[in-house]
Formats: sequence, C-alpha cells, structure tokens
Amino acid sequence: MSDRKLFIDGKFCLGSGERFANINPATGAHLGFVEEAKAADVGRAVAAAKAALSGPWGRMPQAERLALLGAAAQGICDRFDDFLEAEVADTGKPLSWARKVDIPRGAANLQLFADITRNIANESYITDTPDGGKAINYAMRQPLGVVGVICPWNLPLLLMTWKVGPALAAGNTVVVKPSEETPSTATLLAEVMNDIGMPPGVYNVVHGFGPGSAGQALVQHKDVAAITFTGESSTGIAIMKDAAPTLKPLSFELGGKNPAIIFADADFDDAVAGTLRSSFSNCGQVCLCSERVYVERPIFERFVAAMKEGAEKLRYGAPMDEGTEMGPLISAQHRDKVLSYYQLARDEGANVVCGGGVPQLDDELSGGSWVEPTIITGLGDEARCVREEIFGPICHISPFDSEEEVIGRANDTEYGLCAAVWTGDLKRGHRMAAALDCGLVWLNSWFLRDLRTPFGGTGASGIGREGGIHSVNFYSELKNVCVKL
Ligand code: NAD
Ligand code: 6OD
Repeated sequence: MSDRKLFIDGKFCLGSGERFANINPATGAHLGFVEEAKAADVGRAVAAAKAALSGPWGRMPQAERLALLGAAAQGICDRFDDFLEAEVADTGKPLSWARKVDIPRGAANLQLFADITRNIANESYITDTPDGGKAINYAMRQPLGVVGVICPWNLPLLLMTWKVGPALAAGNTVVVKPSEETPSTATLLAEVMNDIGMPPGVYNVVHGFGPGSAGQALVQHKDVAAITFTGESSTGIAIMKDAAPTLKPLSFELGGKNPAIIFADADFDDAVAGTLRSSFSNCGQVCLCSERVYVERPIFERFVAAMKEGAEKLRYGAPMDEGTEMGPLISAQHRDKVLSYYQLARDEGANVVCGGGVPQLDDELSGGSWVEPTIITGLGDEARCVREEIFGPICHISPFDSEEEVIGRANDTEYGLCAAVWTGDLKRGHRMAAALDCGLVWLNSWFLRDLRTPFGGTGASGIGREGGIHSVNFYSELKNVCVKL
C-alpha cells in the first residue's frame, strides 16, 4: 500500500483533510489513499511556484536549468522499475506496453525538450530606419510564469512530462494536477526532483478531482499564467469557461473519433496488424485510437475476418505478466460507460463480429474492469456508436467505394485529432493527407512519433499545437527588442 501525498515547495504534505482511494483496475484492489487538494492547497502550491520564479530557478543560467531537466530524465531511468510498477498498478496496462511506451517516453520528454530549447534560434531583423540608418530587432523568450498542467489517466507519466518538459525548459514553474485515477508517477517524479536538487517550488503536485476540487481551483487561480490540459472535450469547455475571467492562454489536447482508412491496394497484413494496434492498444484508451474503420469494398469481408481473428487472439492477463497484451479499462465507472456503448451498438442494430461483453478471468482478476475487444459492423454513419468517442477497445468497420466518398465520411465528425491511411499508392496517400480534416495523419503506420513535430487536433479535438518549436512557443512569452543602431 502506498499513500500519495501532495508535493508543494519541495515537501510532501497533507491536503484538505479529505482523501480518496487509489484502485488497481486490473483487480479492484485498494492500492492506497491519495490526499485531495482543495482551493487552499492549490493556493499554497501556486504561491510556492510563483516564489520559485524569482528564486534560484529564476536566476539559473539556461544551461544549468536544462541540465537539471536532463538529470530528471536520468532519474526516471535510474528508477525505471519503480515508475513501471507504479504506472502498471494505477492503470492496469500491460507491463510490455508501459515498458516500451509510457516510461521511456516519460524520460525522453524531459531530455528532448531540454535539447530542443537549447537549440532554438530566435528571430532577428535588420531594419532600415527613416533617417537612413539601421535598427536591429531581436526576439527574446521569457517564461510565462506558473503553468497549470492538468492530465488524464491513459498515459499518465508520458502525457504529464510531455507538458512539464517544455514548460520547465522555458523557465516556468509548474503545478501538476494528475488524474485522480493515476496519482502515482507524478508523485514519484517529485521524489526524483528532490533527489536531483531541483529548487523547491519548481515542480509541485496537487492531487484531486476537477469541479470543486484541485483541477478547477488551479484553472481559476489568478496567479496561474497558463493552463495546458489533456482530457475530454467536455472538460475542455468547462476549463475554458473557468479560465475566461483570468484571461490565460490555454493549450488543449482533447478527444477524438479517429478514422482508419484501408484501401484495397494496401499491404493487407500490415494494414490488419496496424489497425489491430490502433483500435486495441492500451485497451482502446489512447486518444489516437481508431474507432471508425473504413475498408475499400473488395477487401472488406476478408479484412473484417482478419481483424476478428487478431482481436480474438489478444491475450488478457495479469498486467505484470510478460505475455499479457490486453489490460482492463481504467475504472469500474469507465467500464460501465464502455459496456453501455456495447449495448447501444446492439440497440442501434450493429452486427457484433466479436467481443461485446466481459471476459471470464480467474479469481484475482475477477474484480477488475475488464471488457472484450469488440468489432462491430453494419451501422449507418449517423449511429451514436459511429459518432461519439467511446474510449474503449471497440471499432466499427464499414465498406467504402471511392476516395471521395471515404474522405467525406471520415471528415463528417466534430472531432479532428488524427487519421491512419493504409495504401500502396503514395500519390493517393498524399492526396488523402491533404484532404483529411485533422491535426495528424499517419500513412501506413500509427502512433509513430517524432517529438519535434506539431501535435494536436482540429475542432473538438483541441486548440493549439505542442511538440518541438510549438511547445517552446506555447510555454514562452516572445518579446521583441528594437535597437536603433
Ligand atoms: P477528463 O477530461 O475526464 O479528465 C482529465 C483531467 O481533467 C483530470 O485530471 C481531471 O481531474 C481534470 N478535470 C476534470 N474536470 C475538470 C474541471 N472542470 N476543471 C479542471 N480540471 C478538470 O479526461 P480523462 O477521462 O482523464 O481522459 C480521457 C480523455 O482524454 C479522452 O477524451 C481522450 O480522448 C482525451 N485525451 C486526449 C489526448 C490528446 O492528446 N488529444 C490525449 C489523451 C487523452
Ligand atoms: O505522443 C504524444 O506526445 C502524445 N501527446 C500522445 C497522446 C496520446 C493520447 O492518448
């Protein structure tokens, strides 16, 4: 049992006096209690973060600051197994996925944004002046101040450091609000921060919920200069309203209802393997997952059969077992939501190709939030299961007859996060990439990441871009200096 405390001004501490349980979703077991922060605790964290801006952190040369971030990345690597175990216990995700994706990316995000920031060049212009002389204009970057980082539960360390890395590299201080479902790795990172000598107040963690709790208090705080948020689109709307009176910049990475499009000329086996991954990885709980799969009619039946075969082979099991490929959903509450969509699919007239229920698992796992990977066909484009984000291991597969038709159907959504296109015709691939209305297109691949590239969505999938220079831009204030020569 590990209880998770708040981390404010370099110290672990108690919060409002209320606490909540941390549950292992693979078993339903109680992992420990988590201290809840309310407005007063968030106020203490923000005050510490604000004070740190004018302390040693604020005065630190950039090279030293970026070296500290590198040390934090190394600190995660040095305690790799602790982070791995904590992430797997909080989420139930398979060890193999967390070892390959969550924890290495958690470290890489810190190191990489230190490297990117070190190598940024700023604009400068030589300007002709009315008196026939010259002036030089140059831009400088300054930190925004205290940045509020509000995170989801699906890739806890990865998505938190994806924002903390560039925010700290730019010289800000942060108050992190991890998801109430996954409090552990943000807390472990606090231990690392102390171990590497990060000045107190630079990295703070407040646990709790959204409305009436730590999340809302952070958004509403007048001394929080910016909010960077990953989560549901409806939460983004609530945050935008709460942030409005204090006029702060917002970066939003929100939900999706992403299409995967498979043309008959695609490498069939690659497209099946890629779509199995894009539909069922992390139990369908990646914002980039494909919940709408469109397959060109000549290969439709064969593709559905191959997907069914692949889905039925996915191995459930204890998350810490090496062979486990499918974990549970994050919570019993989320399982109820996903199962309600499985039922809705039937009510809407879907053909359930495979799955659609709860797997039978042995004693220890029987209390977990498990569901079967599910493939459905036969729904019209207006069905709720085809339009609403479910965020579970379910995809609807439907046939299409032309490029024009599939572009129209893929774009017929309020979301616009990503798309995966599988084709052997590169010209068509580029045409599709240009025509799809979303922030990210993968051609013959999925979730292949280069952290220098722009990441984000259109429409209800987000506001702004992070990654590479885009993160540097969001987390810093650009100031122009004009010098008459
Ligand atoms: P969520 O919106 O329920 O919660 C995210 C975080 O916001 C949590 O820390 C929560 O406590 C906090 N929160 C909730 N209400 C709040 C409020 N009113 N004010 C301030 N904070 C509040 O999302 P989730 O269920 O944790 O994550 C799943 C969702 O996240 C899915 O919709 C998924 O698509 C999306 N997501 C998007 C991306 C992306 O990059 N676009 C990445 C991961 C997840
Ligand atoms: O890879 C990333 O940087 C990123 N932000 C992934 C988001 C995944 C959503 O669940």
